[in-house]
Amino acid sequence: MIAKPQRLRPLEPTVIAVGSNLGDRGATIRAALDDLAATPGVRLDAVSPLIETAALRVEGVDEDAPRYLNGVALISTALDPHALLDELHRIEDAHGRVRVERWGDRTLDLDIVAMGGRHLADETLTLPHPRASEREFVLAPWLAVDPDATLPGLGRVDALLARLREGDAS
Ligand code: A4P
Ligand code: MG
Repeated sequence: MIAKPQRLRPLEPTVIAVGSNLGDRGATIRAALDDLAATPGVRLDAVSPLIETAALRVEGVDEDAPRYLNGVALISTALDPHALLDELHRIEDAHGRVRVERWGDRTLDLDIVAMGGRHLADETLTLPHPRASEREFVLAPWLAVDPDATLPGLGRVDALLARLREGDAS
């Protein structure tokens, strides 16, 4: 019998935000990106420079908390959004992520910022990431690897970042 040809899902350009503020932050992020690149259905296209940022807590910026390294990875993936989220959680867990408090300290955080032009909101996943447009530590590294980046529904990342910085200055 001749096997039916498999219909391959097209690769979808996807933006992943990476953060760490506990342990050897740079080593953890590098290892996590290696894990991401080795995940079936994922191709790693680009990695931004990492920037150091003050921890943002639910109550506001905490200058006394361990500082973050933040960056962005551009991938192309054949996985559907929830399958990709499962893989990100698997990688977070493999690098000692524990979930104690919201926006608490963490060895590794991997968030999906945007997946193509998708808009999605259910109990486990919101796309684009609902807080990405408010976060310089997401927008600045993203812009560094993609000067023409746009956040679906919200516009160009360079304009969003400029607006955010104007707001900070006023
Ligand atoms: N979830 C929903 N949408 C998404 C998405 N697009 N990507 C759900 C990833 N996850 C998404 O996340 C909680 C749940 O969000 C997940 O189980 C998933 O089903 P979490 O990683 O367990 O917890 P969290 O990160 O504390 O929650 P949250 O609200 O997603 O945090 P944020 O908004 O991502 O903020 N300060 C600095 N300087 N740098 C940082 O990177 N990050 C945070 C986390 C806070 N402060 C920070 C930083
Ligand atoms: Mg997260």
